[in-house]
Parts: sequence; structure tokens; C-alpha cells
Amino acid sequence: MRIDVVSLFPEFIAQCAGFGVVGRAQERALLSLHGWNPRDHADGGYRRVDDRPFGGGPGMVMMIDPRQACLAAARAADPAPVPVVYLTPQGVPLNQRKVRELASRPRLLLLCGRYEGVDERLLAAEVDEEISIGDYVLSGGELAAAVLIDAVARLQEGVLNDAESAVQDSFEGDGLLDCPHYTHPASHPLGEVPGVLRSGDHAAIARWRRQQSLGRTWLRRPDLLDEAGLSRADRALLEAFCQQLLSGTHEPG
Ligand code: 9WO
Repeated sequence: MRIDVVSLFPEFIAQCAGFGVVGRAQERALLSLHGWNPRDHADGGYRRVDDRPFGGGPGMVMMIDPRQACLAAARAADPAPVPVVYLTPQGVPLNQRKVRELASRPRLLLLCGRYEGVDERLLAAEVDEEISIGDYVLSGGELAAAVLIDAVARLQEGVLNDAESAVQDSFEGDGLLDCPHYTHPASHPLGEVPGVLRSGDHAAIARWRRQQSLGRTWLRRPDLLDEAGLSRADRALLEAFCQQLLSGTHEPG
């Protein structure tokens, strides 16, 4: 996958994407990242990329022309058609389903704003999708772009190793929250590891984990359950989870 990023701080994105799983994706040539700086497409000695807002008020607005030139250059760098994504709190909230959809494309072109935003005419003419990573304001779109890049990079075929992929298959696919995890020692002043995980009964362990995922999702993010499409077996597991909670006989964790 090829991802182009239009940003006043392209080095920031390169830094963020240089480590861990995303860094590995680049080393394996499963992901190529390219930064484009509007400053390089700005005219005049001052290389101006922003100006005061019409109508008055504080702050600056990013001008059309340097951004448009940047987008054109990025588009022309590869023949595959590319959707332009603007990272903004006004966008559609990002979720794992959207991440999977974006990850399946050959290219993405991410547009990062700074200051008070980008001239609305550029957004109207050039942007295909506006995406938000959450209901808060950052000082620019770069961190949001880095989040999106991380999420789509790890889904590229061959990026995760087998162990990582197995975790992904069992939890990520169905929109439920993750179950609790434990490691050695089995006994610790902070508590015991649930017995089922030490039983060696793989079917019982899978059932317990599924039940914990369902129960946590129900307790913490019931909105996700509506979309999860639970099976009859899932409903029975969740029912039992609720019963255990009410009777106070559930295991710690
Ligand atoms: C700044 C500002 C200052 C005074 C009054 C209103 C204001 N709005 C903004 C603002 O939204 N600035 C944005 C900074 C302009 C576009 C890029 N910026 C940004 C993107 N901040 N946060 C995001 C973002 C992107 C995706 N998901 C969550 C947040």
C-alpha cells in the first residue's frame, strides 16, 4: 500500500511511522509513505501557506493554492486513483470496520490541517472523505494521520507475524472488546490467575475468553453490542456472565 501525506510537518509522520509494526511494514516494502509539504509549493520569498480568515476572528486559515499544488503532485506520483482523506474533528468517526476498508485500498492520500483549518473551497473540491479519530481537538491533523496509518499498516498482508495475526483473528473481527490477559506468576499478592486458563481445556478457555469479551463489551461499551450480531451461543455466554455478576461468584479479573 502507498500512503501520501500532505502536511507542514512531513518529518513528524515519518518519525511516528518509523518504529514497531509500521516500521516493519515499511522495511518489508508492504507500506510506502511519502510526505508532501505545502511550503514547497508556496510562492514568494515568504513561502506563505496561511492567511487571516475572512470575516475576522483569531488565528489563520490554510490557503488553497499551496495545498492544491501539493495534492496534484502527490496524485501524479502514482497512476492508481487515490481517495483524499482530511483528518478533522468534523469527520466521520474512525472504527475498525472503516480501518479495514481503507486498508484494502492500493493508495491513500491524507490531508493534514494546522492552525484553524483549511479553506473550505479546497475541502469541497478535493476531499473525498473527512475522518475523525475522536471527539477532541489536536493542534493539527498529523497525529490523527499517524493513528490512521498505524491502524491500516498492521492490516497489510504479511505485516503481522503468526502470533500477532492469531490475536487479530480472534478479537478484532467481530467488534467486541478484548478479554483480560495473564502471565506468570500464577499466584501473586495482587491475585490469582483464573483457574480455567490453567486447566489445559482449550475449548473451555476459548469459551471463557469469548464470555469475558462479551461481558466487558456489555459493561463498558454496550453500543458496540448492537452492531456485533451475537449468535445464540454468545447470548447464552453473556446471560451466564450477567448471572455470575449478580450472584457475585465470578472469578476475579
Ligand atoms: C482550532 C481552533 C481554534 C479556535 C477556535 C476553533 C478552532 N478549531 C480549531 C481546529 O479545529 N483546528 C484544526 C486543527 C484544523 C484542522 C486540523 N486540526 C485538527 C485535526 N485538530 N484536531 C484534529 C483531529 C483530526 C482527527 N480526529 C480528531 C482530531
